[in-house]
Amino acid sequence: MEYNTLIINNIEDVMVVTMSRPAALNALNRQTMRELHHFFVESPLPTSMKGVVLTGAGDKAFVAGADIKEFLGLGAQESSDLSAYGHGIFNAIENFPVPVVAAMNGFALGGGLELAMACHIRLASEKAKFGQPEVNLGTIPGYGGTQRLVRLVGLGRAMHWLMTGEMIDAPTALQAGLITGIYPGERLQDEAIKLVRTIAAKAPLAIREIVRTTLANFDPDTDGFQLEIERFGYLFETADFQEGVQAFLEKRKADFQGR
Ligand code: CO8
Repeated sequence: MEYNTLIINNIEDVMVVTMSRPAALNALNRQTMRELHHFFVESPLPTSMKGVVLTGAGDKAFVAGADIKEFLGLGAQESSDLSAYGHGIFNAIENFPVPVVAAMNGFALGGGLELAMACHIRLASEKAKFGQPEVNLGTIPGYGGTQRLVRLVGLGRAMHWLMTGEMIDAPTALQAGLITGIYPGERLQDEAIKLVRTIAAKAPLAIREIVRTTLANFDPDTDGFQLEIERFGYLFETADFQEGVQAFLEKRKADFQGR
């Protein structure tokens, strides 16, 4: 697929995906959603790629939400279908087997914050602003925001920010646990890439199982404790676990192969 609204850059072993519609503050239009679907749902990640960084073009916005101009004329069924399509993509991001880090370089509003909340980890620039302003338009988040915001910051703060639609700044987001790091804008992307590489140096199968078992906490159909017991046992028979223990005993750095 030819990407028109995403820029994909392979920085050695890390894929940097940049939402790029700067004139609309990188708002997610249907084309961007199709391209995100292609990237995260339809295309297997090359094995040489250790993780993904998501960011926004320019220095003003990560993503300022879904494209409001495309809302005009939508009825209940069509808007629910678009919401469900987005849920599918964001679920795929959340379950991605390698780390996905959001580098939030400016406004992260509405669908933009929802996209970032589907990533495993969020870092932000000093001037980033976050919010779910859908209430100002007379609606609610439609890409998982009512669910993921509560998980990340708790019911009280989620209700407050969803009901007021207010924007919060980076220090507030850090304190609330919405993001885990703040960097000057010019360093943000490099820090996100560095974080992916730090994680990539760990055992890949353990990372995959961390994603799966941790998310089970939020799946009403899965007993997360039971899944942890099973996956813990499974990892004991992997070559990487043998290597990790051996390396510890021999006081050297482990060389994990993902086996
Ligand atoms: N959609 C479309 N265009 C946008 C969006 C957007 N979300 N945000 C900004 N733009 C455009 C503006 O219209 C403007 O375009 P133009 O120059 O052609 O008028 C350009 O980007 C620059 O924006 P501003 O001039 O407004 O820049 P400011 O610095 O004055 O303000 C703000 C920046 C505060 C970010 C402001 O642009 C704003 O409030 N944007 C809207 C934010 C918002 O409400 N986002 C939530 C949208 S709803 C949503 O995301 C729901 C997701 C679920 C969808 C489910 C299925 C469809």
